[in-house]
Amino acid sequence: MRLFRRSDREAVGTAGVALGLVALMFGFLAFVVAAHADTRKVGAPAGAVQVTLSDFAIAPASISAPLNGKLLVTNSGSSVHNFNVQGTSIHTKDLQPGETATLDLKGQKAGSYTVLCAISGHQQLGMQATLVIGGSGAASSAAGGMANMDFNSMSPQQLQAMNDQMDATMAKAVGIYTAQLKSGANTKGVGNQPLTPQVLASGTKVFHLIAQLADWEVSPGKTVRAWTFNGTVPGPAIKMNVGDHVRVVVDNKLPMSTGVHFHGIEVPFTMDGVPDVTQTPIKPGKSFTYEFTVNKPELGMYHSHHDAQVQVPNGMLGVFQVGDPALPPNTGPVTQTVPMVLNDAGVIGLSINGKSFPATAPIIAHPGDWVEINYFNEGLQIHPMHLHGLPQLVIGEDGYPLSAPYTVDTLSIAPGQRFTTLVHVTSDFLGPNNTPGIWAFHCHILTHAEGPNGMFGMVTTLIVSPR
Ligand SMILES: [Cu+2]
Repeated sequence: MRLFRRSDREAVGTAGVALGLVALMFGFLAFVVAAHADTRKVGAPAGAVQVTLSDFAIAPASISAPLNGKLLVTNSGSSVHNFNVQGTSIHTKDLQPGETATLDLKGQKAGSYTVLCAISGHQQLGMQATLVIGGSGAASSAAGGMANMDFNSMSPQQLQAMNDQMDATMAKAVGIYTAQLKSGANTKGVGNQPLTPQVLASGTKVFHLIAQLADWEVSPGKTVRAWTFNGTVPGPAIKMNVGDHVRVVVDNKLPMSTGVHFHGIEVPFTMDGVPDVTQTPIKPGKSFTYEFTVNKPELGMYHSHHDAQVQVPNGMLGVFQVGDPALPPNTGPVTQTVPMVLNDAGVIGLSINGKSFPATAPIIAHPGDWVEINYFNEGLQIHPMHLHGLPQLVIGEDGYPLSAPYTVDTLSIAPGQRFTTLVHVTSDFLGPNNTPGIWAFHCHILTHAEGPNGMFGMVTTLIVSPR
């Protein structure tokens, strides 16, 4: 049952954490510089506040702009979006992917406004944010990022105070994350928990899934109304052995029809879970039983295939595995298997296993360990996942073993793809003087990982802890 071995949160010495954090900060220094350089390249007019539209979010979630300021709105998503300040006539035209527009806030009263994308359904998918015009000076400006400031208008003292404030804000998020090593998870709810089947006399394994709305804490204090299987995001992990005959009973307690597709798993046509193609939709209050035999090792996912752009990113996704991937010679045995279910949209947003940094779980391993990482991209975008320090040996793609495994430090995972990698943990990756080495592990699309308020979204760490 390697899939379900979760990284136990072990006590890591305080000194070790402090040293590791220094390493963590340095590791990210290049990252910060790159992000700021990129901002300049865009050529923001001095003082303009940058706003990014994506599929489906507006960033930052809280936009701070000075009185009579300007907004520079860029669509970095893959579909058309627009930007509207509710209750005013301020809006952009429909922006194509990559297109940028400048909005003038001249004459607009100080206050808090709701901003949104007015394209049908996009606001509900998460494209809503707050715009504060003429907030409390330096504080709100720092929250919006120093890159947006007009440096020439500020004294060296003002600049230093603002920079110190930004540094403190960034350190806070890391502190909340590392506190988990001592006090456990900082949010309620854990996804990917093993689902125990009912085993019939015939040997058939029956798994029960309930499609239901549930509150889900994505990051500390941020609870959303998620669309779930059995109340968690990701849903429970379903694991079978090769040769099992299985039934998956789906009860729909949602206000909307649904259907469950077993992505990457060989099933008979009528069990493929595509409403109106292979079955009628499962109406609210109704149930459907999927039944098939699994004949070979497979690494798949189960997810909704009905209004999937809403139901899946909002949480209707999970891991579905048959057997274990074959290991190449001279590797293993695997000491820990880590699922990394990637998501980037809907109410859950940028996340790993249904959690956003600082709520993501640290992965803890020891010298000599072989850690198996299984990526599952359930989002709408590609995520280049970068593990600092330790090389990843790619051994499987979409559950198929690779005849020639290869080594990477950054692995791009497209929507729908799964990859299996092995990380060989050795004492080379400890911190100085046998202290734990804390290695950042994050999506390298920087807008998915770090902003003016520090790290967020698709960030976690692999901690190499001495035995
Ligand atoms: Cu990403």
